Amino acid sequence: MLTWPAPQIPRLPGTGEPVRVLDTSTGQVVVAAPGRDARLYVCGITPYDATHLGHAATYVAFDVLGRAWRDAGQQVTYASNVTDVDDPLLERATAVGVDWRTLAAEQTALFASDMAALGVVPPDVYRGVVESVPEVAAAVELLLARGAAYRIASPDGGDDVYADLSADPAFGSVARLDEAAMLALSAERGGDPDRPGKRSPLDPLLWRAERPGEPAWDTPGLGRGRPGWHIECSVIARDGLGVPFDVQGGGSDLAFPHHECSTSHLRLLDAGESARTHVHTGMVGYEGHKMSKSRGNLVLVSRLLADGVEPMAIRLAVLAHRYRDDWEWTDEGLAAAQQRVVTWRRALSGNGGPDAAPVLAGVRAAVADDLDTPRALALVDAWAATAIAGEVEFHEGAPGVVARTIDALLGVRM
Ligand code: 5CA
Ligand code: ZN
Repeated sequence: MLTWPAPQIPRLPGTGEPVRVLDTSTGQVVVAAPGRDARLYVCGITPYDATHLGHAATYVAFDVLGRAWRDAGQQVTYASNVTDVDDPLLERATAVGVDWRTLAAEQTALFASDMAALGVVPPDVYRGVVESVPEVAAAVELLLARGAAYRIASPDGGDDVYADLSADPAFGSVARLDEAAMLALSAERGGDPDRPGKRSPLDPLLWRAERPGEPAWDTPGLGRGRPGWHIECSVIARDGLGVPFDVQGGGSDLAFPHHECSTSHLRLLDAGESARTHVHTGMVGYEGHKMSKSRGNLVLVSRLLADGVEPMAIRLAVLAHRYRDDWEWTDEGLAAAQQRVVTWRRALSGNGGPDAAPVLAGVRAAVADDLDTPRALALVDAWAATAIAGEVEFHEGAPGVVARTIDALLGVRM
């Protein structure tokens, strides 16, 4: 898959501290990547109705994580996928009477231009499901060979394949939910707990045999069909990063069943843990509900941009919230971010200003502290207010240092 142009990241004097994040699987704040290399997998979009503010907030959050790692002197490898064939995409394509490939291509391109506008560093490894079918099929065959998967005859011929979760005693370690919660979420989020013939209601689909009118690919061992959802991310993460990698990321709606299952698949494929740390962003709401394609209460980045909203105002509106909290997108939040752009620009336009060193140190410490971007913004606000008041010792070049700080660490380019 083609990505988008990478933004330049200015170099800052000195080095950031080790980056800590909240790990879903332990509930602890831990150092995200203890070594020199930092390897991150973030689940990509299902390309229809992209890019809403919930998507944008999630990708901006992990972008800040990557920036914090780079500032700490780490070598970052970022992998992501595009779910360019899956039930919801096919349903939408049918509903609007467009070929699913056309819909996916259009929305993937729109996502790329939105990410570029928001200053998100592109993935180093970016793979669609369609281009990963042979690798996914091979993984499913391996799970079958290891006795960790089984077949159920499809009503239209061929076999669907399911993972046998009883083969994985560690299943449940990511989201740490009880059985009832897992069953409810599985039904809500793409699972099929009531499918007859399954050994256990939670067993997830690995491979779907061809159905009339649905896309399918030939495979040597599984016949014609297409990949299930979770195994796609297992395989793309494994092949793109190697296992174990450092952080598996996405919105909190992916913790169960998606990350639970993709982690379980990798455990059974490679007999070890896949991601050392699982990080989840809170859900962005709008008009009282989680912003979601299925509900349709969307604020699209492309719509705001078309209305003349500056991309950096959108980015600042997102950064004003802690990534792990649920929050609500509002017009007032956007207006406050637009005001912030005006104020910061004014403060940054001078030749000098208050000492920038404490801003650099403070923003650095805030992002390393579980991506505390609201605290980082407050520090810059305070500096800008003092700069505009003009009643302090004048430090030549301070605005340049602050501009490079917010650019490198927060991705905010004025
Ligand atoms: N393609 C799959 C992942 S493999 C998928 O979930 N795609 S998505 O387009 O539905 O979502 C893309 C990313 O945006 C996911 O990480 C998801 O958790 C996140 N996301 C979706 N809605 C919201 C929301 N309202 N707030 C925050 N993040 C969201
Ligand atoms: Zn995924």
